[in-house]
Amino acid sequence: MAGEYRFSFGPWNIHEGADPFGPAVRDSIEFGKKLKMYKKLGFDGVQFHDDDAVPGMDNLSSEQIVKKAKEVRNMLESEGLIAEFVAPRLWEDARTIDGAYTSNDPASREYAKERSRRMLDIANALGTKLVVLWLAREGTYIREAKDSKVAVERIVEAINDMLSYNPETKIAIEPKPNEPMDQSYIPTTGHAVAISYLSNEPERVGVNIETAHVILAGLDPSDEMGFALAYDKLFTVHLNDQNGLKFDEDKAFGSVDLRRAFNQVRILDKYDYGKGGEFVGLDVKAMRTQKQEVATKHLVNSRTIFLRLVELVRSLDKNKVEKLISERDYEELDMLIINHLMGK
Ligand code: XUL
Ligand code: MN
Repeated sequence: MAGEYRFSFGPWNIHEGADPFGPAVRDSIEFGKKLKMYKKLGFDGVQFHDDDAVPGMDNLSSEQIVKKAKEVRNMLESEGLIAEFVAPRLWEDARTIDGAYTSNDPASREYAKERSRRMLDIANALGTKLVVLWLAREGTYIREAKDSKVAVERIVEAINDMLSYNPETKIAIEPKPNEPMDQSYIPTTGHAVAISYLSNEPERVGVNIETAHVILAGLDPSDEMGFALAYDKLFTVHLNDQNGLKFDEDKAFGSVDLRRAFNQVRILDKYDYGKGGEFVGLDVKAMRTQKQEVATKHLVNSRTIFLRLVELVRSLDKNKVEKLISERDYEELDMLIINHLMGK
């Protein structure tokens, strides 16, 4: 039945609208107030960066960090919410200018590992085993700046460090081919899956597939999901949309290409995504033009589009699809899908 899915988003998805060319256009909403919005918008899960939960964590002791994270857990519980995952924000500190785990500077790499351990403490205090690794600056602006073989080994070393620090942690790598870097070391699902097999415990390392990132890599999101599912590694998703090869847009799910969104929902629904407790995670941004009081529509709309597509996936005439596949009449299959999406 449509409606069985649980949805999540991160507090950064309700934002002030600043972009690289202009300042904030909306007021900041305090974290506690954002939490109160989740249920009303139809969401049960909260995605966190470590410092979304514990701002200024680099200046706090590990005891202070855990204490603060436990307070956030109480806030979640009083709103009936669950922490879906925690991701280390390894791209803002001056020490991570040249990368975190792959920095050429050993002191920076040590900072990144130490910060990751504190992030695991936060995840533990928030009650989630899932960690997302978006490897923002693990790449290069020019190829000569780093050794790509060593970079992969350093990423694996950092992953192993996290796996041994908390034996219950599961890591979902979120591949992205570029931005902020010219080239990233883990650009696609295949790279993330391959990295998992270099780690000490491959079954604890999987992927978070983000629609926009896959499109930036010139690939199809539903096929990437299928690849991850074949390896039992689709730990979570970041659904959104992207209008071609440009900056990472994080548009509302399905808002650019409804058929591409339909196919993502189709593969997720076909293979019972969510049966292991996985959330339908969104990573969507409101347009900068949106006024304060209507700056959460991108979240509600993405969820609504997902659920309508679940209905369309389930009402598709599977016998007709099978028949057309067996006849190899893909032109007719094409029209069947288009008609279905147009409500015919
Ligand atoms: C960046 C991105 C991040 C990750 C979490 O493009 O998608 O928000 O999802 O660190
Ligand atoms: Mn994301």
